[in-house]
Amino acid sequence: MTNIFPGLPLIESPLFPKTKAEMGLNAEEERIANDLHEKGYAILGFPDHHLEERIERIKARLGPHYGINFADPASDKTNSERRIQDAWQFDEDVRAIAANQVVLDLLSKLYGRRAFPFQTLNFPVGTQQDAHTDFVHFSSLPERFMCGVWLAMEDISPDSGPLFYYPGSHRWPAMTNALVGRRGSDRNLASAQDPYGPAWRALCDAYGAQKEIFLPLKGQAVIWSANLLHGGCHQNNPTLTRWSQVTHYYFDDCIYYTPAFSDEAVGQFDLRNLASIADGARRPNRYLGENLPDMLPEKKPRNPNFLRRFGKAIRHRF
Ligand SMILES: O=C(O)CCC(=O)C(=O)O
Ligand SMILES: [Fe+2]
Repeated sequence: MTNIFPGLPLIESPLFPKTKAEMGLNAEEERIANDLHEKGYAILGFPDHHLEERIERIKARLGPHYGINFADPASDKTNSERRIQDAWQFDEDVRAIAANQVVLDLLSKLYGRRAFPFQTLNFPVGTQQDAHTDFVHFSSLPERFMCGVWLAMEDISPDSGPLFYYPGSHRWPAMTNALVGRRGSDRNLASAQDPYGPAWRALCDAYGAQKEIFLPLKGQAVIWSANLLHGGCHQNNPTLTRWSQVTHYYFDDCIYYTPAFSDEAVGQFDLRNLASIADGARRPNRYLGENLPDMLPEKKPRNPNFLRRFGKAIRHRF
């Protein structure tokens, strides 16, 4: 298949309606591809025959780390740690969910580049996070080669602070510092997404956006696009849990960076130094098939032009 726009994920391309016939999709994959193209998210049953056992083992192993009294149905589940980042490093089931081969193959087909998981988050309760896009944390060059997969590890109650999203918002302008008139060097933030809140609210107003709430059953998952506006609802009932795992994916042969701490126009890129959760191997920042020089200070860049253009590598943790 000749791809006129290799710099766009296949499902985000304006040519998708024409090219999808050549993507080799079965009926279920085509439904997912259409949903991602139209709405910026797609819901699916998580493809893992051992999911039930994995979920129970994850709850048993991670549970004690949160400092929550899960045994008492009346206890407040919200007044302690809400998430564990990168539990895949010590939990084989978290890693297996993140590196699920069917999901990796599906994402690779939908985007037109090989997907790799680079971060996991495990939540026992809702995040109650304001609406945001993952784009401001995890962007790529070319843009949009990033997505999230959110897996329900129990049936999700409307009072547990469920996930929400704005269908179609993946097509709205992507937030950059240039767009909102701030400097990426301003790192004095409680959250990297805070500076864009007013702009997202203004876009919701302008587009008359309608929030959708995700109330999945255990084992259902949603894939969201890098620029889909999403967040966590207020948790009405603090005694409830909302067990979930989010895995964030990037795609091969891109530059990976954090727009919130970058000023692209003046060559300041807050680059990420990533490895794949699936094979443990580094995924160097690459542009058009060429590695960017290794940015570790003791190593000399191979091509000084790249360093000038792409600035210094500072690892930022989400
Ligand atoms: O689970 C949630 O409430 C939101 C998680 C989220 O936004 C993310 O992991 O990117
Ligand atoms: Fe997010």
